[in-house]
Amino acid sequence: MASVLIALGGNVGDVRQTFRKAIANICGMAQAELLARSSDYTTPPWGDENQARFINACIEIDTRLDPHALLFTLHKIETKFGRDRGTEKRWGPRTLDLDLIAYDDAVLDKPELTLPHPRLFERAFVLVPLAEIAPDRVIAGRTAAKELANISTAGIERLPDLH
Ligand code: A4P
Ligand code: MG
Repeated sequence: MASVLIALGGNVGDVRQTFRKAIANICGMAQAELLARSSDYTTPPWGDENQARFINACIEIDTRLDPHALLFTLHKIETKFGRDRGTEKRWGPRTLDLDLIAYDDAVLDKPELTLPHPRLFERAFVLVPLAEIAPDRVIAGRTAAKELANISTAGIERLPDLH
């Protein structure tokens, strides 16, 4: 079994409901067990600032799928929830983005799959939810808790749990 961290993001549609269903799909389709789930956060758009605020979260799962099979499954789930890679632009609006942040201690350097995620430590919208569920996990020699001290979290707000 591998311990995997996944970042969720979206800014089109009812993103919190999409997250809820997408997490159930990840557990079903990746034969995975949900070990931890962060709160949802609203976050200012990064990259292309001229778009709606995002909602972001992080989960930790246990899975037997290898990294490529898992990424393939995540892409299928993105598509199922309305993501269309054919028409969207990089860093633009989307219903659901599922990024693999870390897969055990695996290191991969391919365009289709880089592990740990190469831009993880530049992004408060990933680090804030990550620090909630895995503050001390060592990823590429660093931890979310320590890295948060080096980055602005301005405009990031935790949302109350959905009931
Ligand atoms: N890929 C390589 N490594 C990985 C990995 N570890 N996990 C490849 C996931 N995918 C990986 O990804 C592009 C390609 O990266 C894929 O084909 C995959 O094989 P993508 O998800 O299709 O494209 P993208 O998401 O537009 O690009 P990227 O660089 O992942 O951007 P982001 O950061 O995910 O951009 N602002 C806020 N506040 N919150 C957000 O969630 N998200 C984005 C989206 C922009 N601004 C945001 C947010
Ligand atoms: Mg992505």
